[in-house]
Amino acid sequence: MDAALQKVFDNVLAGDMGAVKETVQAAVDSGVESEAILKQGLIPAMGEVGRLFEEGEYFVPEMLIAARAMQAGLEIIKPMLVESGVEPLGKVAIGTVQGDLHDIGKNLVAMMMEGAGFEIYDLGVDVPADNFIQAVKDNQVHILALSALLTTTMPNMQAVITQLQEAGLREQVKVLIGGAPVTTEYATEIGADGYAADASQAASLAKSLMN
Ligand code: B1M
Repeated sequence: MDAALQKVFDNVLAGDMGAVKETVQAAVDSGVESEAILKQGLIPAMGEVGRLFEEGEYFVPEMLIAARAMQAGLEIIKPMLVESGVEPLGKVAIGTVQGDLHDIGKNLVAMMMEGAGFEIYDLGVDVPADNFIQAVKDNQVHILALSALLTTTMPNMQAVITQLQEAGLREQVKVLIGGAPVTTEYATEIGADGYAADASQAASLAKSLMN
C-alpha cells in the first residue's frame, strides 16, 4: 500500500482523529486521488476494525472511536467526492433503518448520490418506517434509500415497504436498499426495486431507476 494511505489506515485503526485529519490532508496535498484515500485507506481500515471486533481484540468503544476518526477523514474529502454542479436529477430520502445506528456507509451513499446530482434528504439513523413514509409525503421524493448493517435490523426494510403499500404510496417511489448483510436476493424477497453493494453502485443504480 502507498505510504500515505498506510498512514491513513493506521490512524483510523488507532482511532486517532487528529492524526487521521492530518494524514488525509497530507495525502490530498501530495496529489493522492480522493477515491484512493477512500477505497484504499478509510474503508479497508473499518473492515479491519470489524475483523478485530470479531476476534475480541476491539470492543464497542474502539469501534466507535475508529468510526469517528474515519468520519473526520471523510469530511476532508467530501467536497472532492460530491463535486458535480449538475441540475438535480431527482430527490432521494436516505436513512439507516430503525434499531440501527451505523451511519458511515449511509453517509457515503448520500455523498455519492449528491455527487451524481440528486437532492438528498438525510433522515439520519434509527429511522422508524413512519418517518420514511412521511418523507415521501412531505417532499415527493423519487427514491427511498435504506441502509442496514445488522442482520437484526434488515426486517425493518421490509416494514418500510409494507407501510408504503398500506399508505398507497408504493407506486410513487423506488426503494433502493444496501448495507453489509443485505443481498440482491433479499431485495427481491422484500420487493425492493434494487440493491447496491457500495456507494458508487448505489449512485449509478439511483440514476438508472430515474429512467
Ligand atoms: Co457495529 N457491527 N455494532 N458498530 N460495526 C458491525 C456492522 C459488525 C459486522 C461487526 C462485526 O461483528 N464484525 C456487527 C454486525 C453483525 C451482524 O449483524 N451481522 C456489528 C455489531 C454486532 C454491532 C453492535 C450490536 C455491537 C454491540 O453493541 N455489541 C452495535 C449495534 C448498535 C446499533 O446499531 N444498534 C454496534 C455498534 C457500532 C458502533 C456504534 C460502535 C460503530 C458505528 C458508528 C457509526 O456508524 N457512526 C460500529 C462500527 C464502526 C462497525 C463496523 C466495524 C464498521 C462499519 C462501517 O462503518 N464500515 C462493522 C464491521 C464491518 O462492517 N466490517 C460493524 C465502513 C462503511 C464504509 O461500510 O457501512 O458496510 P458499510 O457501507 C458500505 C456498504 O455496505 C454499502 O456502501 C458502503 C460502501 O460504499 N452500503 C449501501 C451501506 N448502506 C447502503 C445503502 C445502499 C447501498 C449501499 O442503498 C440505499
